[in-house]
Amino acid sequence: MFKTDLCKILDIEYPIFQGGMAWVATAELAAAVSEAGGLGIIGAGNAPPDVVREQIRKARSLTDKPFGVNLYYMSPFVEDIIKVVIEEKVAVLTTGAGNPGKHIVQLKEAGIKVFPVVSSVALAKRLARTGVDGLIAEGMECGGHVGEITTMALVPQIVDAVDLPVIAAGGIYDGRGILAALSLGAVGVQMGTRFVCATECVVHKNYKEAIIKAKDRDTVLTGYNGHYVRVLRNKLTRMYEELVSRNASPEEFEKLGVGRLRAAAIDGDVVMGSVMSGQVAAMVNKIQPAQEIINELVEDVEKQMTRLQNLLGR
Ligand code: TUI
Repeated sequence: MFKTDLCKILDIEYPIFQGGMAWVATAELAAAVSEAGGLGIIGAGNAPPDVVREQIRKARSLTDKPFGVNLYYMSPFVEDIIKVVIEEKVAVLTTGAGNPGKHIVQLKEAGIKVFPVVSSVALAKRLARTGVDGLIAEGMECGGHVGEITTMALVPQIVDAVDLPVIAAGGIYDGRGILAALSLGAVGVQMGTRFVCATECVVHKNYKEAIIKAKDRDTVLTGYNGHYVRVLRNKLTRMYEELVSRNASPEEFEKLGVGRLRAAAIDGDVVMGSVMSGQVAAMVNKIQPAQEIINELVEDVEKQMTRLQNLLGR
């Protein structure tokens, strides 16, 4: 049986988090992943607090198992969403795209387990002093907002820097990826891209098909000002590259970027939308229920573990 300390801490069967992707990770997906034994996470993104509350209640109606919410720190509703997750007694909060330090005491007092996403050792060390329950070390292979360090290099550095459970994210698709993460010292993994193609994920079918079609070199980094976003290459990214080549103003970048994730995820505009995806898109080749994804992952971990044990002649 595939278990780590993280399973005990969170009362989950398998140490597998589903990334809390804005516009993509709704109550339906989160509940399905939690039902399957992982930790489903609702992506709050830029959604207003009443929508997040509704999503939490919907997930609760679909599963009795623990699930989480991801708070996106560039949202205009950060303070209100903190209140909602406390009022609704959500089991786990993950955070992204910002430093949640000032909210940790309040969240811990409310009994919420907090797992911030970090992409650098410096922020990991700072947050370790605030009483967080663990850290999600996210490498630049992942989709969406990314840091600058790969999972392979980042995870062991964070494991060495803090005395906390570390969850690896970015570039993980199957049992091989999970075992690699555990080898680096992680006690769990977070996966986004593969769960986008779960049957229960409500994202537009064009989005799922774009991921399924993608090959190894089909994601690109876009962004400016040191903030990079990994997406599938399309007309939008070519227009973005044109802005870069003529040194366009921040306003022009802003204008090109606004509303693009919604366009891709909800309207299915995979030409001019921002189709955020990790580098593992090339390995995703079908739509399947979350339960089947988790079952395959667990079986593959066991199979790959046996292969590794055989290397030692056992
Ligand atoms: O959050 C992410 N990835 C995301 S969020 C997102 S949502 C969105 N994007 C565009 C339009 C509308 C919605 C898409 N992808 N990953 C977690 C993550 N957080 N990776 C790195 C960080 C991070 C970066 C800097 C965490 C903290 C941080 O702190 C800076 C500081 O304040 O020290």
